[in-house]
Parts: sequence; structure tokens; C-alpha cells
Amino acid sequence: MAGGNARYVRYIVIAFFCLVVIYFVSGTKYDPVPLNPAGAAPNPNVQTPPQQAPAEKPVGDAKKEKPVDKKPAPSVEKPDYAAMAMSPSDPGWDDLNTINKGPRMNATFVTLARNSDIWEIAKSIRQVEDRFNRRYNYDWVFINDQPFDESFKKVTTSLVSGNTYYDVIPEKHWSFPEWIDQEKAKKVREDMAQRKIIYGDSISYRHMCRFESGFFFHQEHMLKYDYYWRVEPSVDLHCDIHYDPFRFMVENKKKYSFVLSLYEYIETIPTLWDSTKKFMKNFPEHIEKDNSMKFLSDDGGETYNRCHFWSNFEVGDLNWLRSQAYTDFFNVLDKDGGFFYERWGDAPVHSIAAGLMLKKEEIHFFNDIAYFHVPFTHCPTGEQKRLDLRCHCDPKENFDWKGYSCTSKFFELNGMPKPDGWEEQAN
Ligand SMILES: Nc1nc2c(ncn2[C@@H]2O[C@H](COP(=O)(O)OP(=O)(O)OP(=O)(O)O)[C@@H](O)[C@H]2O)c(=O)[nH]1
Ligand SMILES: [Mg+2]
Repeated sequence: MAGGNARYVRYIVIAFFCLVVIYFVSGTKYDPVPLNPAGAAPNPNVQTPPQQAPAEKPVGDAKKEKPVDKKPAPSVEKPDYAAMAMSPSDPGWDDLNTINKGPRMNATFVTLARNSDIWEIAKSIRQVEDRFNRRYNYDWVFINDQPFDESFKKVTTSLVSGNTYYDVIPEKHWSFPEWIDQEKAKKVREDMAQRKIIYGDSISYRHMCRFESGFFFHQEHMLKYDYYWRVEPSVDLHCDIHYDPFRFMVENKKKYSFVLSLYEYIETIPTLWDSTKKFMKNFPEHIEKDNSMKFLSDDGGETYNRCHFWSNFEVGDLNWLRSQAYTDFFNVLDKDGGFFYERWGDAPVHSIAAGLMLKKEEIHFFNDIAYFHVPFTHCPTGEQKRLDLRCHCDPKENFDWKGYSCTSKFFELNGMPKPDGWEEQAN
């Protein structure tokens, strides 16, 4: 009898053991984060493929091709994308930790930098990642007129949560075009040095401005993207970014955006408007009827009032910059030589193009993106806004409503009411 009991006990123990094994085998399974372009979990050390549509299949060797599967493809469930949380009452606003479910836009960050900018750009990247990109993992394209060194690549790749790409600028995009009179350009630099015009004596600054005006969007690794966000070394982001600015641009049909605007030094652009007028005359088909001329000119287009969007921050549409309209504009300016005979900046060039060739509602002011590039700050107006966005900027520093800013003009032109409290920040 004792032997029989022992057998029963043994059976019970074995059955229990089997149940435990089955429980653990099925219980340790978990649902992975869905691998839509949006959902890839971030692993800064793993280079995942870019988020764009896959490149076209290469034409294959017929013999090696698989037989065509005649069965209908299994239906793929469309991910149920939630609307973006734009204000604290929207669902998902408080979730600043998990990877955002998406969708992702076909977009990238872009930075033009020298190897020596490494620690200053590292600082900018860290803030962009902390305030936004660690939840979105967008790619980052770095561009340089010299090859990037290993240290630059190692540090930036470790900081960016998306993929990183490193492009060298082709010489023709960073040199004097053949129609430029080198002697004349040299005299201009000497004269500007005497007059102490900032960067007036610099050749590389001029190549930089011409490159940012006409070529960065044609760089090899930029070609696959539709939207860009420009980031410079030494900039600060002062508030959390709760929604995807790229997605905002796409969903609201925006093509260009800014956070700071101001007046350009006239000494650097004395004939830029003459060339612009030539362009308007020769290419009337490119001028948008419902444009922002009132932002650029106080006399109906006769003269330029020097207002421009500060281009060290931009989120914009690359296909617009690659359009025939923008190309024709840039070519007129480039032929006139003002990048070298004066010191035209890419900020007034982009701004005039956006102001004349885009519908006014296609230009967006990102009030929610608090930003600093020496010496100006955009810090959102309104205490509740700053608390909601967990900002750490000093509201007194906000440049938007001060006399040297053009942002009031942008608001007036677009019939936008200025936020409560703007008067207190006007001086
Ligand atoms: N590769 C490369 N990048 C440059 C060069 N000069 C400027 N840049 C980059 O071009 C962008 C604009 O240059 P900045 O020197 O910041 O010009 P700025 O913003 O007008 O002036 P700052 O007040 O000095 O910031 C930055 O992203 C720089 O890193 C250059 O000679 N080579
Ligand atoms: Mg700068």
C-alpha cells in the first residue's frame, strides 16, 4: 500500500512539474513593439535600416527569381495611429517616456559642421534627443566640406537615437563659381574687414551661406528625405516637445517654419532685393498670389524691410527647396554673385523665397519649440504654456515681441492674435 501511495505522489509531482513548465513557456512570451517605421525600439548601438520606403528592387537574374506567389497577400492591418497630443487635455500628452507609436514622417535632422564643432554639436544633439528625438528616433545627416573624423562620427552616432549619415560636400558646392571675379570678391572682403562687418572678411562663411542657400538639400543622404530640421552647434532647447513637428508640418501642409525672426544687417545684403525684383520680373509664374510680401516689404515690394526668419532653426519641406521655383530663384541670386560680392546670408535667402513663393499659411511659427542660438531666445509667452511644456527658459529673455524682432509682423500679416502677456515681454 505504501508503494502504491508513493507512486501516486510521484505521478502528482510529475504532473505538477509539467504544468509549471507549460505555464512558464507560454507565460514568458510578450508582444513585441510593433515594427512599423515608428515603433522600432531605440537601441543607440544598433543601426537599423532607414525609415523610408525600401529602394526599388534591383532588376534580378531571371533564373534566380522565385516563382510568383499567386495567393493573395495576407491583409496587413493598418496601424491605428492616434492624433497627436497638442495640448495637456489631449490623450497621451503626459507620456514623455515611451517610444511614440507613430507614424513617422520621411524626415531627418541635418547639421552642417566642422570636425572642430564636435563638442558644441554634441551639446545640441543631447538636448534635441532629451526634449524630443529619444521618443521618435529620427535620422541625422551630418555634412562637412572636409571628411568627418572618427571621433566626430563616434560621438555623434552614440548620441543620436536614429541612424546617422556623414556626407562630404562636392567641391562645386563649396568653391567660387567660374563667373565670380576673384579680385573683386577679395576687395569686398578687405573692405568689409575694415568696416568690421561680422564675418565680412571670411571666405568659408560665404561658402557656408551659399551652400545652405542652394545645395544642402541636394546632398547624397538628403535626397531620400522629404522634410528636414536644421540644428546648429551650441543651440539650446528649453521646453519638452510633446508632439512630432515633422508630422505637424505634413498634416497641416506647412512647408517652412521658424522660431525667431529679425532684421538683417543691411551692409551684408545691399543689392539682394534688386536681384529678387529681377527674379519676380523674370519668373512671375513662381510668385504665389497669397504670399507673405507684407512680412518682407513695407511698401508693397518696392524695398526690402530686412525681415527674415532665422535659419539656424528650420523645419522645412525639402521638395519645395528642390522645386523648379526655388531652383530658379537661387540661380538668379547665384549668378548675380552677391554671396561673394556682398555677404548674403542663407536666412534672408530662404525667407524671401518662402515669403514670395509659398502661400502665407504654409509658413509656420513654432511657438512650442523654445530655442536659443546666441544671442537670441524664443521662450513661449504665457506662464501656463511654459509650465505645461516644462520649460527652463527665462521669459524675460523672449525675443518675439521686442523691437528688433519681426515676429509681430508675421502675426499681423496672418491675422494671428498675439498671446496674452506679450506686452510685458516687449522691452
Ligand atoms: N563644415 C563646415 N561647416 C561650417 C563652416 N562654417 C560654418 N559652418 C557651419 O555652418 C553653420 C552656420 O555657421 P555659424 O558659424 O554657426 O554661423 P552663424 O550662426 O551665422 O554665426 P554664429 O553666431 O557664429 O553661430 C553651423 O552649423 C556651422 O557649424 C565651415 O567652414 N565648414
Ligand atoms: Mg550659428
